[in-house]
Amino acid sequence: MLIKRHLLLIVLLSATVAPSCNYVAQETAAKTDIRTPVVIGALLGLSGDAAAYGVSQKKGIELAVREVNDSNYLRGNRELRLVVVDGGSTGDSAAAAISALINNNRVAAIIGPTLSSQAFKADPLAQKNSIPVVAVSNTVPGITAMGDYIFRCSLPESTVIGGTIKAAASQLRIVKVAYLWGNDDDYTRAGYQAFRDSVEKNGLQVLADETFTRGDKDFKPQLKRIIACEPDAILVSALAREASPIIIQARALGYTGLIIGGNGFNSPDLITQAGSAAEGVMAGTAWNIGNTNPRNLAFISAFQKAYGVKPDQFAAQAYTGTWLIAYAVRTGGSGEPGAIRNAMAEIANFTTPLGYFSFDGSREPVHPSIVQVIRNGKFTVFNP
Ligand code: 1QQ
Repeated sequence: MLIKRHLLLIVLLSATVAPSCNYVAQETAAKTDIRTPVVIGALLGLSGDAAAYGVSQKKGIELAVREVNDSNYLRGNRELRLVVVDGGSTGDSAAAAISALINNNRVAAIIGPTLSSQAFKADPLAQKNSIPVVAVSNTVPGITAMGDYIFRCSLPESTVIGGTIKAAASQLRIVKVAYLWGNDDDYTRAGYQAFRDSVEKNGLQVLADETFTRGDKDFKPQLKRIIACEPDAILVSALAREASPIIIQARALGYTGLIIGGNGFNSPDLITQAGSAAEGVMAGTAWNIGNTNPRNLAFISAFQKAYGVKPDQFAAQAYTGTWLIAYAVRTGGSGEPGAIRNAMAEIANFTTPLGYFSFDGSREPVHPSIVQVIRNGKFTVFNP
């Protein structure tokens, strides 16, 4: 890599001192940098359960690609070209979509897929083909362990839920809890496990443990049993589609205690659908709209200008993931998948809307997590 950089420098220097060599210099650059533009694939859940997140992710990615290209961030005549595919909401649909990106579109890097349950089916295909993947919303343990080409910029559920339960226990004096969780999805199962670990760590008492499956609509039987135990908090591990009716039905049954969720709660769809029932709901997050770091303010303003709506956590993470790839292309000086992977592994303290961002040695994200609570129909930072 060092030798390559020196060669490039020599080529560039000789181009400046000896204009007659310009033609040769350009030809050399063109040969060593075959991929112009750099094609990146976005594998997003734009239909089904995952659409509450995927639609917003698409906006964040498209905004970042426009900014990268408009500012000539990659330098020279290199630019990002984006291919967006709908990976649906199942593992099989995501695996089919990632195969198409790899084989038909010959992408140099992939962003997505939206759900962890999809990543476990799709990412091994990218790993096998040595194409780097940046997960922007997968929070289940084991994502980056699928291989050295798999990165994520989404904080794992264990990190985020740990902070949320600690805050609820220490600041709201929560003692007795009940679980309600989806037992047929990788994300909802991992969220449940993260809740259990944090509950044990904080010495909380468990009164009930109830399950549901994806697609369920009536949660009243489970909620009635839970409410009869009088918990201080119901810990819900659900995707937004199930989370909204759970919140509405819990309040309709007269439950006035705390409801705590995980990453699945971070979609504005939850607030739109649950309305006033969502007031006071607590959830851990990787990003909050109230963060005033200048990079975040610039992102929010550009997003609003482009789409006329405010971004959410999923847009912020997807935007960040796209910029991480662009940064890796620029610092690695190449649009080749292997070079992007190597440059990405080196990223430390990159300024993003999520804060200063680094990858650790296992390609996991390092940046602060936040606890938020829904107040007046908005996600606000929990600050009792
Ligand atoms: C996962 C998640 C979901 C809530 C993503 C949208 O965190 O599947 O890992």
